[in-house]
Amino acid sequence: MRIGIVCHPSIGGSGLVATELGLGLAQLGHEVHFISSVRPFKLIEDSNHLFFHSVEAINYPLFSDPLYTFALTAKIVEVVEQFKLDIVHAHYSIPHSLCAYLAGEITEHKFPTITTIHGTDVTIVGQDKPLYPLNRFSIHKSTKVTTVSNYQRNYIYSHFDKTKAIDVIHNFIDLAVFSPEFANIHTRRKMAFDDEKIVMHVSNFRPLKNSDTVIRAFYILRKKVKARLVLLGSGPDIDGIKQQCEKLGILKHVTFMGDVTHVEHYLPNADCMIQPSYRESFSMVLLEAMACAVPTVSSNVDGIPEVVDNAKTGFMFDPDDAIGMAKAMTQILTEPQKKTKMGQAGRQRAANLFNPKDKIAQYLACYLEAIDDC
Ligand code: GMT
Repeated sequence: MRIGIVCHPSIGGSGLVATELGLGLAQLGHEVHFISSVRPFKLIEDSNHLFFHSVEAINYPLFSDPLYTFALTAKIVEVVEQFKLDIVHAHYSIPHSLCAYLAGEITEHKFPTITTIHGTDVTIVGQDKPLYPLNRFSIHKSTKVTTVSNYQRNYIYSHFDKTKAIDVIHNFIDLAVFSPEFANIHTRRKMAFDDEKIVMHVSNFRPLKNSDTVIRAFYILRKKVKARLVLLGSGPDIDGIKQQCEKLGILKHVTFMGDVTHVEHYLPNADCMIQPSYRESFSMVLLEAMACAVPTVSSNVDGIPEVVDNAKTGFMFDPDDAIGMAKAMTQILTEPQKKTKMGQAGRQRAANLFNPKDKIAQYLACYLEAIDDC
């Protein structure tokens, strides 16, 4: 098949999933064309089956902005016609889904479109008044729609009228890349002292990631356990976190790593992962931790209970329950057998339920149905 994948290239779950899917499809011999503003951050491999088409901004003095959606639509038309694509798969509906639809209306070369909803594209950004009707329209016009969790599908069913049947295809993880085998003392020492336990939090540090609970839970934990909080990623809340840590007198126990391209180098060195998000359609970060055999302490919202098996692979709480989370982390960090057992159960669950082979096969089946429907 000749497949176009449209995604956001920046560090984040939707771009990551789109990239891993494209790489997997290319490995199976399909021709995969990524269309994005810059090369997606994980698209480092190259093969004869992989193509990257960058969307160039339209910079004409009359326009006050670079007209990205027009430029993207034009690029989809160009790539579809030049490479005779069989299908275009839009990851994250805004603005990709509408651009793919418009491209289909413009070109003579007919092709079906798939939209994968990742979360904030409908729950937060997509609830924005001016964007809502655009989202509703493009979801309705996609040949097929998929979501990354049952929660997300139900959300769309209850918040959007005129919705067609939606396929749920959970996200997936490569256990050969995310593995406890890659724990490494040198990487560990970049983050913590040898006698400290590592509590890790990976985030784009936006309000919905609830960093306040991360800090409060760590503050309580630190009274009992010699631990270090390692923060991976960057975002608007980072300065506020530094101030909060300073106020609580724990800044010296926190390591700020900033953005890292290879989370898989850092994660296996963690003793526990904390993710108290207010919203999370799936949470790739939790799945990545499970694959690395790291027990998780998280909120219990949205799609998270589809990823975490409570009390087996991790512990779930209401997002603001810092006391509960601190207690759970204390247990994980002070009972090595418990930590090992939970970690192993997490890796096993990742292997059973979220393996790339099955999920890529599900996407391929969805493409074939869309081609039939078109
Ligand atoms: O969580 C974010 O802010 C990033 C966002 C994205 O689009 O990259 O993540 C969403 O998609 C991921 C991949 O499917 C999911 O694992 C995340 O749970 C989802 N985020 C939210 O729903 C808040």
